[in-house]
Amino acid sequence: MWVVYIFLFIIYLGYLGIALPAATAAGGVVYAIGLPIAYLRGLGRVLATRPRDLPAPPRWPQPPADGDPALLQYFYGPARADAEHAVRVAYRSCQELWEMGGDLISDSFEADDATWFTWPLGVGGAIGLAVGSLAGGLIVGVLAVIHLLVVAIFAILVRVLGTALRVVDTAMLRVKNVKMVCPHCYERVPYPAYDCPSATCDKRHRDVRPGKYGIVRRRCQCGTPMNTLLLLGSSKMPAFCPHRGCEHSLEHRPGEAPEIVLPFFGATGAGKTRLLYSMVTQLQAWTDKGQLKAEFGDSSTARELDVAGTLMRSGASTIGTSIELPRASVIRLSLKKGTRILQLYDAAGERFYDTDRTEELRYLNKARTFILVIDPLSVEAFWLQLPAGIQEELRPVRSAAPSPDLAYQQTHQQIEAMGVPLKKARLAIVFSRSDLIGTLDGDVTEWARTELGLGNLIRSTMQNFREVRYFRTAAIMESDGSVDSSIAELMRWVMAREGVQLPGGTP
Ligand SMILES: Nc1nc2c(ncn2[C@@H]2O[C@H](COP(=O)(O)OP(=O)(O)OP(=O)(O)O)[C@@H](O)[C@H]2O)c(=O)[nH]1
Ligand SMILES: [Mg+2]
Ligand SMILES: [Zn+2]
Ligand SMILES: [Zn+2]
Repeated sequence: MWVVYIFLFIIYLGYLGIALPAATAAGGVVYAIGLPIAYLRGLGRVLATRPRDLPAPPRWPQPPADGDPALLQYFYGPARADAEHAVRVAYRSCQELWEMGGDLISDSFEADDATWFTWPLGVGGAIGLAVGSLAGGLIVGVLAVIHLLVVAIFAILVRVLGTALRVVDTAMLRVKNVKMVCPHCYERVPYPAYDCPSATCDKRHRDVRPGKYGIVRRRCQCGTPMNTLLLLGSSKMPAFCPHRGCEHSLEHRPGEAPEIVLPFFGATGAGKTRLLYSMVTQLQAWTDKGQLKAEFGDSSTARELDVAGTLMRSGASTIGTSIELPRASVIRLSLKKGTRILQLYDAAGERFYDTDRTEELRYLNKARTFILVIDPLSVEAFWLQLPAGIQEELRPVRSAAPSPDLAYQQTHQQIEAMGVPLKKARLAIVFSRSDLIGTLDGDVTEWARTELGLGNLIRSTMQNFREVRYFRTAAIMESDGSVDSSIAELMRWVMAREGVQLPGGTP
């Protein structure tokens, strides 16, 4: 009988010899492979499939409260949150795997009659679970490090790319000489703000440049994608002034073309507005002839200047400009050699009599060319030497302004106080009403010095500005419907330094 027991015992030992290592191996393989698979599945569920039963992420990065209404770029927070989420989801799956193993192991000791048969499987399985978990955990660790490394590398690359794009965009603006100015608040616009292009969303994005909300594109909170850079076509979206308190619409689509800020100054009734109107009419005449294309840059300019041509044609008088702070008239000038955005600032003459009012004209320090308008009839010395009959005739059109020196000195000081390097600035001094005072053969400067007695003013302008040129203009329409040629001459000089060659004149 004992032979049978010995035989059975040997068989049992044999069974143990096979079952224990086999169960260990099986457990080891299951856990060594199962844990990484659980991790990869977790990653896949979080990053790709996102099934409905996926638990919510433990935390999700919130964009700053004072930031733009856009979603965070993936590598500016969400990627890290996703990695953490994937680890948690994977850990849950691993726990399930362990619980399953644990159940099997404990069952193997509670199999009633069969325990003698199942316990080696349990013990082997437990050893396998331990060893396999160690190996699987190691593999998971390596995978997680690789994942985090990839996330980190992308996060760095994305930041580098964003910075590079910003630099290129800024460089492009500089090369194209694009410096933007708000025609409403006169502030420099480092970059326009943009409204979400979706028709149903009114969210405004203050700074769309590459950064935490996106590199090449960003997504508005409403889901609509937007371009991040002028370089990439953001100028097609409705633009706004980014300065708080202004935020006016910048209808002229800033950012594509250089802007030319052109302030007119001079005493009340000197002829600033009429000069502006005649310049606009001249631009329209060139447009009609197909020599260039001038269009109003925004609706308020169109509203204000639509009358210019009609008024010039009718010969009617312009009316005095209101004392309110002026808004620039914006004209988009397209020429063969590129486009320019003209910002013409026509303030009322009273603005140039005292510091407080001139100070408010903060556009003055954005300009490099200035136009001073003087009514020669307002100069007492000139007026007095006119024959009585002519005085009688011209009295109604003579402006009752103080001497031209006042507006000049006042504005000159203000421009200087605003930090404009006058040695880089140009000044056009325009004597209006040349149609009323007869033609002049000689030099305008000489005439201003001798006949108008403006020697001091001339000396001061020559000393202070890099370039000064004197003009006599007749802001009127000839009988053939063309604007007096003096206007085009002035415009050619003003625009030449801005790299714009206007039609006519000597090339
Ligand atoms: N004939 C003629 N009239 C001119 C000329 N320039 C201006 N005027 C007239 O002079 C008057 C004053 O001209 P404005 O252009 O309105 O003067 P302003 O400098 O804008 O004056 P404020 O807006 O009050 O500062 C108007 O009646 C104009 O029609 C010109 O070259 N020839
Ligand atoms: Mg005016
Ligand atoms: Zn503004
Ligand atoms: Zn939106």
